[in-house]
Amino acid sequence: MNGITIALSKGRIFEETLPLLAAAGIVPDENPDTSRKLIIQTSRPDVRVVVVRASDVPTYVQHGAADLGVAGRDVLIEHGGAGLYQPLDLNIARCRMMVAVPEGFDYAHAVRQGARLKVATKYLRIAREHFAAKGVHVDLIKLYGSMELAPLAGLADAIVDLVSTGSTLKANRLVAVEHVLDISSRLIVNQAALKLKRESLAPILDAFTAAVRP
Ligand code: PRT
Ligand code: MG
Repeated sequence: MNGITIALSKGRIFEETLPLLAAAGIVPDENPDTSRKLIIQTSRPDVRVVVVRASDVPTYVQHGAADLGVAGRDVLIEHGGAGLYQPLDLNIARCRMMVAVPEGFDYAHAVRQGARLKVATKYLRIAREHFAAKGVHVDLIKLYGSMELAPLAGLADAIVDLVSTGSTLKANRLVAVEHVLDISSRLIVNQAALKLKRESLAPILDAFTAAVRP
């Protein structure tokens, strides 16, 4: 493919990437939140957007099915980053990775006692490294969504999940007890494309760099 393909997920990443794309003179013809199209043309005939699941963005870029993509630090850590160049923190879709437990659960006590904690999460690698670094023994339970339910239903003692406003935790009577990581989204580039398409990619990278807000 001669043009440039950009992999984005719909929702917050698409929305928050729009101003950066605009800075590079790229305006998508449609919004994936209202359109069912998975390939979206743009104001530039040489640039198209493919709409994929957030956790699939690194895979498309790694294999060169997309030249560029935007993915959360959470997604990139879980993916591992093979084949990806990560030149730029876009400082968008910001949130925090947290450990949360039901209101009233004495987390500090459980950890002090050396109890084996059951932790449900979508983010196995991040959770494993976090608890290993603290020397806390955990049994990790992999989930694909709705982590908040796990402690309420008796599946786990704690969860590791993303928090932005905190309203999801609050609505489910959970409290954040530990900060794991600050999260934002990054521009990712296929390593081969960066060499082979340098002339067309460089101006986009420069425009993104200039448009990133601190
Ligand atoms: O939904 P899908 O399974 O396709 O993928 P996804 O959930 O990973 O995609 P999406 O679009 O929801 O998230 C894309 C990226 O946005 C993530 O990889 C994060 O880097 C980033 N991001 C920023 C967030 C949030 N903020 C966020 N609040 N991702 C998810 N959430 C969820 C969180 O998991 C929890 O369920 O929102 C809920 C908490 O929000 P508050 O505001 O109630 O605290
Ligand atoms: Mg989601």
